[in-house]
Amino acid sequence: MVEFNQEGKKIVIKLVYYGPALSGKTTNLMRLHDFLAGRQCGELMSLETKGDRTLFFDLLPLAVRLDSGFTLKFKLFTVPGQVAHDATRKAVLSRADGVVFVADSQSTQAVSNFESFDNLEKNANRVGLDFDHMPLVVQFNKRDLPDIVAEQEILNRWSPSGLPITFGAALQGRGVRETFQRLLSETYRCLDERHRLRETYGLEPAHFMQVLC
Ligand SMILES: Nc1nc2c(ncn2[C@@H]2O[C@H](COP(=O)(O)OP(=O)(O)OP(=O)(O)O)[C@@H](O)[C@H]2O)c(=O)[nH]1
Ligand SMILES: [Mg+2]
Repeated sequence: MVEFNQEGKKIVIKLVYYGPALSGKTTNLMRLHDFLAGRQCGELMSLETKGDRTLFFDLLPLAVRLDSGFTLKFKLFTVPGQVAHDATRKAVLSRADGVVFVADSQSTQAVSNFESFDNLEKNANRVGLDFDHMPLVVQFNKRDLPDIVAEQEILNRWSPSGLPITFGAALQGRGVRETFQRLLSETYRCLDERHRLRETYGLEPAHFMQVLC
């Protein structure tokens, strides 16, 4: 849940990377950290990992100080994708302002993508998020691998959802910024509707994008 601190002129926004095990959530944050290192980006904290597997969560803090003196803070989390860690996934998802669902493009992963998306919907409802209206971007990752579902097929399958779809190969850094940018714009739109960011705080979409400059 977005936190406003009028006195300190600060807003804190929580964004969560969700998806099945090994789809590339942690890799997305690692590449964002590489792109933004030394600027508005803090250290990437990984809490409890075993090999490639996240057991608790990763956290990447980003912040940008605007000319107006306002500070925008973004806390980017990943959930552990392994089925067994559902309680942790629920806890990490709680109070999220926006979500990237990282799907694995490999044909063999269609069922686990579906199950994880279903799990996202259930957990969102459990923690009181409005699943149908929350900012949500779906990234199909691992486009560099053979035996992946064709882009057009993915677009056809997902078009009824109306959700923004992006394609990436996070390991090579492809699509990582684009996905995050899309999430920022969806999140701005939603928070502006609910909290009148423009009128009350003078915040424009371009201010959110400054975190990527
Ligand atoms: N070929 C390829 N491999 C990728 C890509 N993205 C991630 N990987 C690899 O997939 C494995 C899992 O990536 P992670 O980022 O750790 O996956 P995760 O979604 O955080 O997994 P959990 O923490 O278990 O939920 C690692 O070996 C990554 O290097 C990609 O775009 N292409
Ligand atoms: Mg991980």
